[in-house]
Amino acid sequence: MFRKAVFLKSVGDVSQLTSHYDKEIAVVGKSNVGKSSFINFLTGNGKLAKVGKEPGKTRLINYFGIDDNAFVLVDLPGYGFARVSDAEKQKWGVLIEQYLQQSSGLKHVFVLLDARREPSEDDKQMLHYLYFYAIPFTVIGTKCDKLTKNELREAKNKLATGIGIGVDNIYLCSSVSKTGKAEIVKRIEEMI
Ligand SMILES: Nc1nc2c(ncn2[C@@H]2O[C@H](COP(=O)(O)OP(=O)(O)O)[C@@H](O)[C@H]2O)c(=O)[nH]1
Ligand SMILES: [Mg+2]
Repeated sequence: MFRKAVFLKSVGDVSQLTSHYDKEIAVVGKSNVGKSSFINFLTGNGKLAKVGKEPGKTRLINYFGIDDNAFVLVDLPGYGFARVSDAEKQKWGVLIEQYLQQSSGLKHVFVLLDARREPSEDDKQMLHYLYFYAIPFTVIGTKCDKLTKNELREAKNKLATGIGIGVDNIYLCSSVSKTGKAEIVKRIEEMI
């Protein structure tokens, strides 16, 4: 488990993507999937990342240092939020893409998908992008507290088929019922 988590910085524009940390793990997913909650859940700090009352309003890349920067968790802006202008969507898209391309210390990406829903076109595009650039990633199904055990098994299979990866490469978690943390922590420890 991690002992300490601190906010490091926010970046809102590609021109600010100049300095990088040695070991970054990015968290991506559509708006409201639970990225900020996931970071708080993992670090055991409920106030670290702002949980969205206004979905789609996280326009920034937020960096959080874990255990004196043993690694850095990076909360990326959510994609696929309908209620923002096309210009804004484009700006976030560029920011996310530039982050993924320029971050020399990027070790891994957690792609968060809502366990209850079919992966969206944006989700598929993100996964395709990660494949294409050979960026290692793990898929995490969120909000598992909303499903029964049987539904979860079904959801996992559906996600796996929907995105074309094995069920064993999908982790499930809930930041509400606090489940799935140990496996994800273990996965992080393996990669850093
Ligand atoms: N039931 C449930 N709700 C969650 C979970 N994780 C996040 N949420 C809720 O989903 C909404 C969006 O969460 P947030 O972390 O801000 O998502 P983000 O936009 O991806 O950063 C908030 O209302 C959270 O309380 C979860 O595991 N279970
Ligand atoms: Mg957020």
